[in-house]
Amino acid sequence: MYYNEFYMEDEYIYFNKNNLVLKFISKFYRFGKPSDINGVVEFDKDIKILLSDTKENTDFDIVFECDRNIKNSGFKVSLNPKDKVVITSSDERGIRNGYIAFCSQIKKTKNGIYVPFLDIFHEPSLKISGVIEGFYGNPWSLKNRLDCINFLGNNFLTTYMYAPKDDLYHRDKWREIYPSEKLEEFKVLLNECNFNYIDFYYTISPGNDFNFLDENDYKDLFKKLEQMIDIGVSNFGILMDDIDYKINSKEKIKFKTPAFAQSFIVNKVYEYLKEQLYEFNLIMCPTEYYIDYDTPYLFELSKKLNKDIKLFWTGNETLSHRITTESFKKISSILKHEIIIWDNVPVNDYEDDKKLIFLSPYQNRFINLNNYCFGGIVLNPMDKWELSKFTLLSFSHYAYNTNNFRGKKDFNDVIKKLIGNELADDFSLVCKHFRNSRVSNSLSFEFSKILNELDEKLLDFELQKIKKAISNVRNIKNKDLLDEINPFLLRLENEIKLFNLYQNNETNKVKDLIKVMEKDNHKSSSNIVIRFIKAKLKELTND
Ligand code: LTM
Repeated sequence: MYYNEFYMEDEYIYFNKNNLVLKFISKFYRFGKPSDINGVVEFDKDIKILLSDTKENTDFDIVFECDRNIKNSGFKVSLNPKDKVVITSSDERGIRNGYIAFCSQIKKTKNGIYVPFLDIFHEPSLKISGVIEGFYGNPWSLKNRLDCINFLGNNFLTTYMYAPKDDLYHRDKWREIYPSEKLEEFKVLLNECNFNYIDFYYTISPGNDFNFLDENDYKDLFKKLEQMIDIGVSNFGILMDDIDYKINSKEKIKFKTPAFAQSFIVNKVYEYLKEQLYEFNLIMCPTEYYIDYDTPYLFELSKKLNKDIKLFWTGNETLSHRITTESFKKISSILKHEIIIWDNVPVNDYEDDKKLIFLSPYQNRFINLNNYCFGGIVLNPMDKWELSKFTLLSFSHYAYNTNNFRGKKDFNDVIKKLIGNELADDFSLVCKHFRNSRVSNSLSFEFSKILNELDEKLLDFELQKIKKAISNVRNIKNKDLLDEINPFLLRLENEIKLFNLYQNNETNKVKDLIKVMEKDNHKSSSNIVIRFIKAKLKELTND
């Protein structure tokens, strides 16, 4: 992670022992304890923090203090190991972030601990950053969600939004309240969010059959929200994406336009939440969420929707190839509400993307966000949680420090962090075959070169490397990740087999196997062997 300000690198005091004992001084809460801030006590087992009245010898003091001017759960850490470390923030999440920053500067060796002198000041670039579980297909399991929330917390992200299209209670059966066992799961999720300082959003998508003129539909919607309020949810979303927004002739008499009808529900939800909660957030996903030009719908929505309600936008496409500052400026002037970007990466639920996985860095998103009505970014992941971590971790670097973000260049560090140093190079070879073809070219420069120049020798060389890499990758210890990636490793192995047949001039077998492989449910986005062979065969027939 890169900090905005970081002074005094490489100046340390050496403690000839294996743990530190610190004395706690709270200027954050009166009668405060280290355990007031979640995750601090358990973060590093080699650091013990005692209360200020301790009689034990301590190495130096640790002070938590407040500065209301620090934004986005940022922090200051000022560390003088002869005296004290002071961690300052405006909220608990910031103190926790500062504590993690402090711990991560300490170096441990076999014989002792090196504690640096330093001053850090850092404010993350994004106010809201995280995940919207908003894809079509099998929703994540509770285990996945808990792991995701933990992951978000550990990587300085802020938000988890619940919006799985195929949770029946979220969309098709939106009128029905959750049965008790489902509600229990939400309680568990909320607990995990609270512990990790992750803001939980419950979203609902009633638009498909909502009757704008029926009071009972409003009551049913409020009842559903009440169920969530009762367990402690205070952030909500009303999603109108992917619905037909036409209104019938009776509705037209009252509302005239779909945008007015939709604003009417969402404003009503806003009023309802205001009666129930002193503090809450409400976001709406409009039906036209994927453009950056004006329309009658967006014009009307921007006028009628309460100004405190935020709006989702996916960029100038549903699966945006790039999201630019210019495009954001345009939509900002059209919507006139705070915008949260619902970024459809690395999701793979669209058409043939279902047969792919996307293992790419966060890429092609604009950098300069200041001075616009910009709330933050949430990523829509794949149904495969373990494999979604790669883009998400890369995104966490963007959210933490946009100015220093180097997505592609730092992707190897992302891989190292997720699967360890030893297998990182092999894994990154595998990733080359699963680039996000929605966001970037599905071929790396080397692969493009192979295809343009029909360089068989180079392809052979690449395939030898990948063959070895696949067998190494199978040693990854994370079994869930292996289960998710294995069908795609098998696919790559099949591609290698196909290439061998081609090299042995077994043309008929090659043609048959290509037919079978084209029907496969697991594919690589490079698809380099089939592309190569087809080009070669074409070249031969042309001759
Ligand atoms: O993107 C939005 C706002 N809605 C849906 C998502 O639920 C879906 O996952 C993505 C990708 O296919 N496309 C959508 O339109």
